[in-house]
Amino acid sequence: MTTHLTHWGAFEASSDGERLTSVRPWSGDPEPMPLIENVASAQHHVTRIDQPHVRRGWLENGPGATPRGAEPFVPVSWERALALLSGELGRVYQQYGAEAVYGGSYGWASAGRFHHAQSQLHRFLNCLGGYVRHVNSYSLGVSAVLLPHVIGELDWVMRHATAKTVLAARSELVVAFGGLSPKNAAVSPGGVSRHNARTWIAQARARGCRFVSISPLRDDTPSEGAAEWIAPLPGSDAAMMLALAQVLDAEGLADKDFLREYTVGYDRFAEYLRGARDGVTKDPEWAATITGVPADRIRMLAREMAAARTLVTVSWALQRAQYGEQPLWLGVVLAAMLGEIGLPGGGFGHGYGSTAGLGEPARIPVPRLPQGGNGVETFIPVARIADMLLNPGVPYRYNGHDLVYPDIRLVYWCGGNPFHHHQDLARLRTAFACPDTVVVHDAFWTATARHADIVLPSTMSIERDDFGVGEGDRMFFPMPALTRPHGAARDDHWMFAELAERLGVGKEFTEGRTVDEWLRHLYEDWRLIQSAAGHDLPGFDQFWASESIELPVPEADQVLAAQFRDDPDRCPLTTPSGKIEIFSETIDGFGYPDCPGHPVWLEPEEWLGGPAAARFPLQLVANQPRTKLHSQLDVGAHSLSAKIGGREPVRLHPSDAAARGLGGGEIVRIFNGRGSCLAGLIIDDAVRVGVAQLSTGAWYDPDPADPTFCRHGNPNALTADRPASTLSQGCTGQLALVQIERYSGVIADVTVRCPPATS
Ligand code: PGD
Repeated sequence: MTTHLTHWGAFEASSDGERLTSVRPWSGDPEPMPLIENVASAQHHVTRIDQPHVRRGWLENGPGATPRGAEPFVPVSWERALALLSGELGRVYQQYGAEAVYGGSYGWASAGRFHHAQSQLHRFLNCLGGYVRHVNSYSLGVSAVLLPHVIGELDWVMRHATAKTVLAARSELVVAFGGLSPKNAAVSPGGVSRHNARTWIAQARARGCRFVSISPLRDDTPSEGAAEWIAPLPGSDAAMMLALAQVLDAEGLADKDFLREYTVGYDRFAEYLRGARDGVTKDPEWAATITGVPADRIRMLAREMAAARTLVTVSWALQRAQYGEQPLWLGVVLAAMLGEIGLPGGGFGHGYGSTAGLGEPARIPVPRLPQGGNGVETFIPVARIADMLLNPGVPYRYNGHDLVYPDIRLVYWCGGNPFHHHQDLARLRTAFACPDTVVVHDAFWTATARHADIVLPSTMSIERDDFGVGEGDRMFFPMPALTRPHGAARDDHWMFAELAERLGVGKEFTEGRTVDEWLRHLYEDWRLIQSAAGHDLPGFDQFWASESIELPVPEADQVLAAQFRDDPDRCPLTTPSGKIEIFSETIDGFGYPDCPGHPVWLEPEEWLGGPAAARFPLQLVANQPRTKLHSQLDVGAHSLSAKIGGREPVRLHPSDAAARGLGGGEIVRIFNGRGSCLAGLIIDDAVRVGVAQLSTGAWYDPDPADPTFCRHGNPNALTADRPASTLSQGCTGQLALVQIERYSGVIADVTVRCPPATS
């Protein structure tokens, strides 16, 4: 058995050289994930891309703006594909320059650090002069922009989050806005070795810690926490948080010493709580009318929070919504008012239920493929991809910058699936018709591959030699290939090396090394640096022969901002004032009405308390899936086993199903003014009344006659391509208003589980 790493866990497998014959979770994992089942069953699925393909129209007519996503593909040899693509790259770089190439290529790709798809693409494009890049992520588009103004860089907040072991030992009350979802806390970019999402919660609970889960879904917190479930209207958490703050302020429960010494701007915020300017006191009675949560419960909760060592944690999902800055900022403000930031078990957290890596004490850094320098300065906030393609030359604002969308001629995607991850997919399809050429590398015929002109088949991680370690994880695994590649699939690195050779930058790209030589070189270089820092690590051969090695962790009991608390003058925060900013002069100075200088309640355009709910009276919660990671391996056995009639499941509360005369197991149509999709109905009282929960990840399967209609159940057929705010321009895919009805049309097959037409 050989060990291998995925974003959702490590496993041990044997193989006959072509396929995995036996797979079991890594023996060191106390909470292994069933998602592992998807790997072997997907490897040789009919949707694997087995050789290079070119869209027929592109082959016949050459590059140019044109509708994409419907035409057949022509299988071509590697030689022909590489000649066509290098010719096209040469043309675009020569005629329009690097500013015309979008290489942002957002996506999670695979575990394995050398073959990390985006790193390979970026290194390659940098050899050609650079590319227009993206900043931030779909996961944390708001957090990456807001937190540096308020408490510190996102990376610092993540890497130095209070350790879960500390929470297990010291927290008395955990108030989790967005819950502590065990399915999300089971994955981490690059991999997870020892899952512990349930363990720390069970340990804290056994010691008497109480959990309050504030979420539209009861199962957003594991049963081990025996959490009290409070379900405000989705999108209204900021109002509940303001009311908690108002009680702390009005009842003298806010820690004035902490606020004076470690924060700026409390007075301006307190004026807002007290209604000094608008005449509205943000008290629990006010919040009850917005959130639906009884005023007494909000008031009591504020008192309970003030009386216990309390962690206020905000899930990533809360900021993936319109005005997502507000609940996140308020999480920091509430923790500051409680005065426990920097104390073990108290303070602020961001995403204990969003990724496995959060709360794992920072380990030493790991090797990475150098990407070289990008000759292009132009960037977009990642979720503005469709706006960019549709609006070249149009100005827009972002985080204090006045920017202009570039004119993109060539889009290069490697390791991501925008036709899974972006909002309003029909609009994205229109946007993808704009460039001259779209290139996609993927192992599978995802919807993104089907919207490309040149499609190159990548290996899966089990088909190549690599090494891997997850963000925040301390186990570093050799990952020798378990099987040979499927069909004529090749490593992304091989493709870029071949293209680089044809474009005259072969030496710059490969530096004359084979893959084996790269792995050894990156490892030994890293080992030297670590050894100078006092960390003794085995040589490459010993590492490669091992099952895994454990990386040193300098401080196991880390507490977020402990040094700042101990000595704020010598260890200031990286915010402009060096303190926690409850009022931000910088943000205020931008003058954006959708994100003022301190957190406020702003009514979203799509929520159950607003006028739009009259037409579309259900709040779609498009969260992360349980049976796969994002859209990865949606054709795998575990993912397929959860489908209903071949469609993605949607959950509704029994009363909402009854009001529509719907029964469990039926195929329903979910729709709004932007689009519609089919889904299989599950009736479940773990879902709040008024909420429809449809996870992301079903491969987009547009009706050929109507691309706004997805026959499979991708919620991004319904979500709005609307930024969280001018400040962050972040993704808002989490929430949208919809209606649901029984589907009365002919239930067509899901065609995205078959290969596309070829000619
Ligand atoms: P994945 O399905 O992980 O989704 O979006 P992302 O694009 O990351 O896509 C990765 C792709 O890379 C897959 O198609 C996989 O086959 C391919 N791949 C894997 N390994 C390799 C490789 O080695 N080489 C190549 N060339 N390809 C490879 C995820 C994104 O979705 C994220 S992170 C979030 S948090 C967002 N969440 C939401 C949400 O909550 N709600 C909505 N509505 N929408 C969202 N979209 C976002």
